[in-house]
Amino acid sequence: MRRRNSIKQAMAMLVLAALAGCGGGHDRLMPEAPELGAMLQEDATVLRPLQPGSTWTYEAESSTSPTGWRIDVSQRAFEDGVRERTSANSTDVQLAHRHGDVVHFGACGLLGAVTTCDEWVELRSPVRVGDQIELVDLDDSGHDRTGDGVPDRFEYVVYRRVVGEEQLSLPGLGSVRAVRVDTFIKQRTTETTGEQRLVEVSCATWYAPGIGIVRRHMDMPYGPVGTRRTQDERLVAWDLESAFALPAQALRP
Ligand SMILES: [Ca+2]
Repeated sequence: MRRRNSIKQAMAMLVLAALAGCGGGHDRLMPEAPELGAMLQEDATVLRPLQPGSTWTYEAESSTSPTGWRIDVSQRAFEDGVRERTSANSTDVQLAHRHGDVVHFGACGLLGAVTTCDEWVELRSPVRVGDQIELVDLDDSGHDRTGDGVPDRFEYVVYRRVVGEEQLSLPGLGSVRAVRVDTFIKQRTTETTGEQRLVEVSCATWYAPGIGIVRRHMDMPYGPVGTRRTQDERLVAWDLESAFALPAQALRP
């Protein structure tokens, strides 16, 4: 029995070594950034106004809820940026414009996934098709995360990618041209046996110049393995305070 265990351990070490050897290239969970394409906005901050006193109202619906609901978002002044409150989760996030970037401060609780980053970029200037912002890229081997007594490989990535410009039709607002940015959260566990478990969450966000977020569409695991839940949020009204409520920030040279 002991001999069998040591063989099992040796095999485990071998597989781990092989996995570690695959570090660079195709095996990474974080995809290679695509070629940069057309510039959609020189200044990303116009896509995400931060103006104390402003409010946005969204109509939300999900594949698992028989009725829709309303989400209210409001901003108030905080330091040199804003604190933004969303009625759906009633937690505040701190945001600021920094040299043309839209930056979040505080632990990034992206779609409920808690990660180690405490400052992250939502949008950066210039906004170009294919621009990939990598927020978390964790690759950890040697810990047993699945509780079977054998170390496994655990990868966790969060990244955002500028998709392009799309024409949206929104309730009460008519047709609006918006920049789409997709966020991906992926978690992959690879056992020494080669068995893998992948959990993926994605969120498409559309930003309209001078308005902010006009639509979000999320896709995430739900309940039994293999079941998904989608949620869609569309802007129905907004009230922007003066465009000069915050000091203008220079773009990065
Ligand atoms: Ca394990």
